[in-house]
Amino acid sequence: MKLTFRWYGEKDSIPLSYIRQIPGMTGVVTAVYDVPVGEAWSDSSLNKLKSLCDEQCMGMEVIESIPVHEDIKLGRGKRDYYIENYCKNIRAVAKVGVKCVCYNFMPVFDWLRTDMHHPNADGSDSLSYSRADYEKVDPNNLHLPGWDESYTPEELQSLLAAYREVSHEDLFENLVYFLKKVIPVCEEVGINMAIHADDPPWDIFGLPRIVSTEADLDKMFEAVPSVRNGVTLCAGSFGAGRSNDVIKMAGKYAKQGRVHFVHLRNVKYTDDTDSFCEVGHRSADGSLDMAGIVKALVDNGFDGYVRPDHGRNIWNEGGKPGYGLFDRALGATYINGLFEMAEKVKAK
Ligand SMILES: [Mn+2]
Repeated sequence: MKLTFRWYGEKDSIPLSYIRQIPGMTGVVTAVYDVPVGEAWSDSSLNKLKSLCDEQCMGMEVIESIPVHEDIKLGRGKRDYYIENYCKNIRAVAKVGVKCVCYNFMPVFDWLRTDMHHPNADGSDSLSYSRADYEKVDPNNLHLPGWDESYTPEELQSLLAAYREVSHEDLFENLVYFLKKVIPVCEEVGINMAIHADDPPWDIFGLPRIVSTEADLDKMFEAVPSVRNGVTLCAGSFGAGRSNDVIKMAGKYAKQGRVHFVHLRNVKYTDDTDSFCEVGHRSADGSLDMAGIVKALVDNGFDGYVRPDHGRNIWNEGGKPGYGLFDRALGATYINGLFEMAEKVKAK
């Protein structure tokens, strides 16, 4: 297991010099943030990131993410242009030593919560999703926590309208079209593509989602069988779907060599619909068996990248919700413990 930590580049309030002091930390998961989605990343931006990481002896082997332009997901006329840029980016990141690219194929919103500061009993706060609050959102006048700066209301309405014509099958075909062009480049330059689970794993606001279940992954891997075509096993995202057996999925896809990246976080189911709250990483704090997930990965030969996913906001840290230093560092030490135990038990 190679332990990593998400880092938003120089604008991140958490310095690399702090990240490197977390026990077992091998590197960061980052991206180029200075160009619009769909455009080519410059070698100079990548080289800058790489040299900052080098200075702190931190690896930079995972990119999260190279975002996929909506025209690719919609199958619009300009998709070939954007796919060509995507392939250029794959080649560019490979040149600076990147081994794994996390991406997602969710239309418009690549995550959804209804509260960014859900108060917890211990005085911390965390991200949460409530079905009752979701149902109160007016799809014709969408304002979602954490999203108001990403789209103008007009852009949003025109995107939502465009997706009304796109079925699950259309979206899947557009994913396969994309992968059939990108995966051969990955094979050539030694990059693993790791699609992130839908977050949460069901359709929202009528937008189709196609990476929500084991059946979805099977279908995707069958269509593009190369093992370069893999998954970011996000425990909290798949795990928010109560019919997903995350332990089974972890073991099955690790065995296939398709788990290229793992996000570990726990969620707690908070009512009998599909509401959930993000909690500390420990199994006892939420609804997922984190030790079971790690054991399934290790027992099936997983040796890829792992990062603690969202943490709670604790010790008055503030900052980007889910991406503070403190609770993710606590999560990292817990993850170290789970892997140490699973690997020692396996070696016996
Ligand atoms: Mn995740």
